[in-house]
Amino acid sequence: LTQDELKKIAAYKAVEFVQSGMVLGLGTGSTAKHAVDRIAELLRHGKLTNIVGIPTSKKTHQQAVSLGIPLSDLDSHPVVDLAIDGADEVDPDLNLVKGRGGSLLREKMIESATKKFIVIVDETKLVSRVGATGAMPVEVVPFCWKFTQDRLQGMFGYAGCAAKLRRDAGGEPFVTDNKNYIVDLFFEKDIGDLKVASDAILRLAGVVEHGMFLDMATTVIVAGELGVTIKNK
Ligand code: DER
Repeated sequence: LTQDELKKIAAYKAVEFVQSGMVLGLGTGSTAKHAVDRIAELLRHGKLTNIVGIPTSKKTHQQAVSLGIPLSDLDSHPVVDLAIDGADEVDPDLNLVKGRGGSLLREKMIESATKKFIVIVDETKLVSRVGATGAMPVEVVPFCWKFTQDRLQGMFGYAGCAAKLRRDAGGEPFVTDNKNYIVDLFFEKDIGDLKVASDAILRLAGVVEHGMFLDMATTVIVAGELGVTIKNK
């Protein structure tokens, strides 16, 4: 099975938990894309009715519009029944790294407001520690981003941190849906207590939000070569 086939299997399994009448958080990324496609398919065939989608990015908003999924936002629906989204990393405690696609702020807003948060991954996303496979993204304001980046790097010096402004193909700073920048943190070693790390990052005035989703996932669906595993918090 290819990685994308595994992503699709995890996504379809998650959509089995969707019930008619739900307000749904629609995730962002190549795995969540399959879930959004599947929800639209079930709506089209009348298998699901009366669904309202809350998209976690402009990209997912566009996908859902093109598929005819009715959409709204957190202002109109401050409580979400179920959110389905991918992740870049899942640790043994079901803590997540998200945001390598640049959508962490809206994802975290919506997934903090949901009753049930199902994470869908292929087995390559399972890690022993945060940062094992790549960046832990931090959304920062553009004003004096270098100051913020240097403060972040210094804060995690003990873990061999390298902080890098995310840039687009043209070398310009990547700009999020919220008109902010992303500083990617690369940790050579375990950063230790994640809650302490999270609080330290959020204390920096130039930081908007970071990509560690701690104690937020209620269920993680993992699709692997040997089958699908469902991990509950
Ligand atoms: O950017 C994000 O948070 C995405 O959900 C990411 O974490 C997963 O993207 P993928 O499904 O394309 O790997």
